[in-house]
Amino acid sequence: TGKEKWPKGEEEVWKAGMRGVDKDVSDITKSFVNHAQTSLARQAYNLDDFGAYEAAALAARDDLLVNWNETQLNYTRKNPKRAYYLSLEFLMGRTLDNALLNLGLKGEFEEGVKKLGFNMEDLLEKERDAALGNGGLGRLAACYLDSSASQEIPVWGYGLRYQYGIFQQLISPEGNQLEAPDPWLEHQNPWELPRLDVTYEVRFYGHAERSSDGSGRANWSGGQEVMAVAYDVMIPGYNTKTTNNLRLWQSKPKRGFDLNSFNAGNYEAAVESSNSAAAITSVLYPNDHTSTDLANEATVGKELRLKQQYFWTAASLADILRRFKNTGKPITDFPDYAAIQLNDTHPTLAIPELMRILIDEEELSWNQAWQIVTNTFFYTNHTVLPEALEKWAVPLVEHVLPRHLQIIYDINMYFLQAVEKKFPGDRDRLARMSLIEEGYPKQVRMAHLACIGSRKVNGVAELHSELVRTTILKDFVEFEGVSKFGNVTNGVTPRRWLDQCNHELSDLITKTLKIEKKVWLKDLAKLEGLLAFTEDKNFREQWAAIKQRNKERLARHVQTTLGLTVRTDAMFDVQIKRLHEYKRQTLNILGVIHRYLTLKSMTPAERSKCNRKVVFFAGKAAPAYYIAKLTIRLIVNVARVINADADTKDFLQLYFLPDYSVSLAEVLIPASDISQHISTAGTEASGTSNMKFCLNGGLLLGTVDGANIEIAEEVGENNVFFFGHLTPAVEDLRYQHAYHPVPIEQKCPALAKVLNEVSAGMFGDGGVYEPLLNTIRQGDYYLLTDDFDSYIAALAMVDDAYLDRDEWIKKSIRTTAKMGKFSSDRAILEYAESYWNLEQTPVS
Ligand code: CRA
Repeated sequence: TGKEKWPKGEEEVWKAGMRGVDKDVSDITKSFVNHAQTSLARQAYNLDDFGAYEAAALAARDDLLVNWNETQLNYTRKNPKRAYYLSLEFLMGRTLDNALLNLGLKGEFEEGVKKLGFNMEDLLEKERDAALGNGGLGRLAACYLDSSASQEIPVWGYGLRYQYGIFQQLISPEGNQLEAPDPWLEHQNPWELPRLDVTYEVRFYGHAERSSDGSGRANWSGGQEVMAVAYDVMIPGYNTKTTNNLRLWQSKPKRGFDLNSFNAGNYEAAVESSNSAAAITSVLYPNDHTSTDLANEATVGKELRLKQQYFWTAASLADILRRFKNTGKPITDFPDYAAIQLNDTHPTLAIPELMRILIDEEELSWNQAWQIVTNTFFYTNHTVLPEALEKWAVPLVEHVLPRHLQIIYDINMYFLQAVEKKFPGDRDRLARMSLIEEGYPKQVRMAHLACIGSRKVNGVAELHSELVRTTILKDFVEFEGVSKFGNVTNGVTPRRWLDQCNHELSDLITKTLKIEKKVWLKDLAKLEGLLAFTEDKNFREQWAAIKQRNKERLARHVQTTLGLTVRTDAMFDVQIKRLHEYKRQTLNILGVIHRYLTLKSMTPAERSKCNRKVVFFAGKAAPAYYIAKLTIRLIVNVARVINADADTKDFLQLYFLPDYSVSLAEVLIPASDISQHISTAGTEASGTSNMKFCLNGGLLLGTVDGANIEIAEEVGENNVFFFGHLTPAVEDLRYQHAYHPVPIEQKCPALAKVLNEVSAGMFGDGGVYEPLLNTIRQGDYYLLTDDFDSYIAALAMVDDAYLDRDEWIKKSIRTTAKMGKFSSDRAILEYAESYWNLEQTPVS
């Protein structure tokens, strides 16, 4: 507002010392050399590529900081409502290239490092992925941060600063997955700002004493106190000054060590509590969709995960409340200034934690507190798989968080009273809806708590949101009304997933659409303009040539990392995602074997008419997920056999690429002709790699599931390859399997033949695979026997379509052209408008 007084000292002196964002190449080279010299203590004589990456990163970081400072000041001045995205996972990948793209300094940096004797591509390769996530949920969070900043929306991320990210995957010669730690913080991390002054105390254990004054308050004391220390990660928007913040918490002991034990000479006991504090943020849990794995783990493992969740939510809430209190507004206004998004149920403890603060510390009444809570939180569900719905054993919660258990019981009591009032005498309903599941032990149902504590609930694709409404939260829809339960279809950021990973294609699009400064990257619907060029032969040739060069880039990558030679005159077929039975990598590998057997049975003349194909798999298996690991082993051994078969190897090659990561995806996705998204119908909530492949002109082979459905709606069913049973059939098919099983030989002879070859040892000791094969022979929960024939038929349709190369390219262009809907910009704007009620707040 008007002219503000300069806060300290002489304005001119301050301003003369301030740095702006680098503008030209000479600014950049100066900054680079400066950092090499002083931050890194290196010179031209001893600066290697890694050092040069670090110097470039530090120069870029300075630019980010200038914008970050301005953004934070802008928010403080305007005090808009903000949203807080609480996610236990942020799968960021590499940062440097993204930072330069968003700053608009890619060309300048490239030229600058070249003048200093380096090649930018080599430097980018030196950066280690920040892999603080398992898969889709964590990568979605990263895309949403990019979009929030790009769309100038005040969103902060809150997560944990794990010392070790997702494990590194090694594959033994026998094909076994081995896990190694991911010490990603081994070198200094230029992308974070340690905020050693921003700390909060978080309590565990102890006891909670309810006060006798009828106020409902309690006093929680004793136990262990741990410090949370903030590390800030700058999140630059594309082509804007807005640079938001991701705050990651690290745990540390409140006191260095216990002096009493130390003085008594008991040094181990003295450091024990400090070790247990540090352990909280030491490692990311590698289980995806398997809270049953957690349930089977030793109690200690589960306790650490519960402590992670509380540590993170407590520190984040304290920080959010402190920021709110600085504005001087009354606490009852809190929901007007803060929306808190719960990324799945992992941060649900924030609900009882906010109740605790409001009641025990702010001294509000229960009703006032509940009013604030239920206007503040929003809950996104990411899965309907029963085994992935979080539950915590009541005795464990009581031990670790005694006050929170009291509050959960109180919430439950008031809630069930209200249900009873609406549905009198319906005891089954009360049991189904209760926050507490009966059993030994009793368990807290976190999805129920997240649902009733939130203002709105959403799923991540149309079908999935409908399944949330009609299955896992059906009773809640009947009780609270359907308007609380919405859908926001996932999206992906076109900056990373098109411009960065497929620069040539992005340039061709810009040139073709004649759009200045690539503004289409922030308005993805503009891609539709490409439709007009499908009939342009010259454009099609350029399009196809880029796909070909991307295949060659992938082949070079496989050659340098694995020493294997991939042929590039073939169709590239890719399935990359977590290994999980519901995602059915097994269906894919059995399909590959079927293709191999078919090729083997042909004469050379027949074979020569076949489509050449290279199949790629990549993905990690949860360390304790035996069947998933066995699937990897089968893939690796099938690859060993068929890649060595002189009869067929010109027509079919197979690769399992180890240690799947964001960076590997960036090489694989642009090279794909066809990608597979073949989950049992109704099991994959959305999927997001499906969107990335299509954005890069790869076609989709999939089941009628998750976001595949909406992709087909956009691009047209004649541009995707669908197969398999639909969601409504699944329950009945499973019933048939359980009560009227039909032998595979009868039901699906083609599949039976494949299974028999595996059993008989075509790919090494068949006995090893029996447990995997038996999941299909017995029970077949994921319906492979039901979908195998239509899967093989769909693969044949893909082959036929690919033989008409020109038509294929047209399909490819049409697919990219219609992907506008799947930008995470669209998704984040939907959250901002329809959920959080936020406004765009550009830096002025
Ligand atoms: N595994 C779903 O399974 C979805 C992402 C992001 C998942 C995916 O289909 O695309 O979330 N679910 O919404 C999940 O993590 C806890 O549930 C996933 O990443």
